[in-house]
Amino acid sequence: MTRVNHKIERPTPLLSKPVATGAALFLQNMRHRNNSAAQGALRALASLFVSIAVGAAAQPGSPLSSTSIFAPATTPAKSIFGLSIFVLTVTAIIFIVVAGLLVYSVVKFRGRAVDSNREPAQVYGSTQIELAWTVIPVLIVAVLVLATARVIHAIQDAPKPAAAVDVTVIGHQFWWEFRYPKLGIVTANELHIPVSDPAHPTPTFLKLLSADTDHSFWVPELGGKTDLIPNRVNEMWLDPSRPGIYLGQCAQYCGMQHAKMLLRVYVDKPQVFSAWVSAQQKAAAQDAQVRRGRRVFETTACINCHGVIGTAANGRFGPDLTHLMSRRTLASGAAENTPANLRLWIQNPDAIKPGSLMPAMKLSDADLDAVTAYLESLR
Ligand code: HEC
Ligand SMILES: [Cu+2]
Repeated sequence: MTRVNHKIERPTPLLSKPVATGAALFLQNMRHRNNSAAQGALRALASLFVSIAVGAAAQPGSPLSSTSIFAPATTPAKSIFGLSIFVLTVTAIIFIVVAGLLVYSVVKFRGRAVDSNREPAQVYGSTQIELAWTVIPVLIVAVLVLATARVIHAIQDAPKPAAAVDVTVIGHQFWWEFRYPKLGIVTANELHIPVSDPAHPTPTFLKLLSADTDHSFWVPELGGKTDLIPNRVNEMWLDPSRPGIYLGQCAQYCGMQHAKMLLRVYVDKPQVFSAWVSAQQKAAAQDAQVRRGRRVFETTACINCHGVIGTAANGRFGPDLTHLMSRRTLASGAAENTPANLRLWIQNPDAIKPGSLMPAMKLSDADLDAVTAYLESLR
């Protein structure tokens, strides 16, 4: 597909356009009093499903993925997708057969004016029919169970090649921490992983943990949801076959700013990924021009919550800031990482993300400018 392109960049849309349009249509129709409410709702629902279904083809030329579950891009996502189409087909056939028989009986045996008032003959017990409607459903359920078990086994027990990348994902209220233990990298909110060539697979294996409450890692094109649960380790793996930026979202209500806990996965070509890795492995930049801002940062509570490798800052409550400027968004996709947004964020996080767990530090304007300039030097 040609819509994957690294050069152009747009701010994060929460939903893909067609889904948003479907939802807008739904609301619009709900307000439309001329239609009967049921008619309007039905039409809106139909358009919502169509929008979601064609979501994959949306946004031509955009580097951002859709958030469609109908455009799987990894082996696990593809097998889950195949299974759901199979289950949907089987259940659709059952629906058509049952609804067809029902409609047929209702029409054929409806009350007629010529009918006598006597009750029709009552038939009890037919071993053949009862066997049929017990055995057939049992067989269907068995087939569905086996098909599901096969997919679960294929995904959960997949062998891990030596070239696999390991990432520990830690859910926080309301941001994502990404640690690469083998590579010595700590970053936040924007996950970088290599594209996986089926001939030489380089899948990424995620260990999912939580620092506080339940979260759920969900990037629809890369796979199903997996929860991040305190005191438990969950796992999933991704082997995306095409590069691009894949959008996702925390999918388990985790508190006030759950809706602004967005996810971005950059699937990089091998050279781009290794360049990113070596840039992230460097210690923080030391720029003499921003000495004042660095002093403000290091003498304020900032360092209790944030880490900057190579300085006194080693807090872990908030995102690591060593390479803050390598990220295109702030606060888990809540805003674009521009100088103005960064300054506003430090001045008053609530202006961007009300209820975020970073306090407004009440810095003077001069200190605010200095700290912003310092953070901007952290490339
Ligand atoms: C009490 C802990 C705490 C203190 C103190 C604190 N922060 Fe934060 N900070 C956080 C948390 C938590 C987040 C993540 C917020 C979110 O996304 O919901 C955050 C996010 C940020 C971000 C965005 C990072 C990213 O990658 O999106 C920046 C920049 C930042 N803080 C700078 C600062 C500066 C500068 C100071 C000092 C003036 C400071 N913080 C003080 C907890 C803190
Ligand atoms: Cu969450």
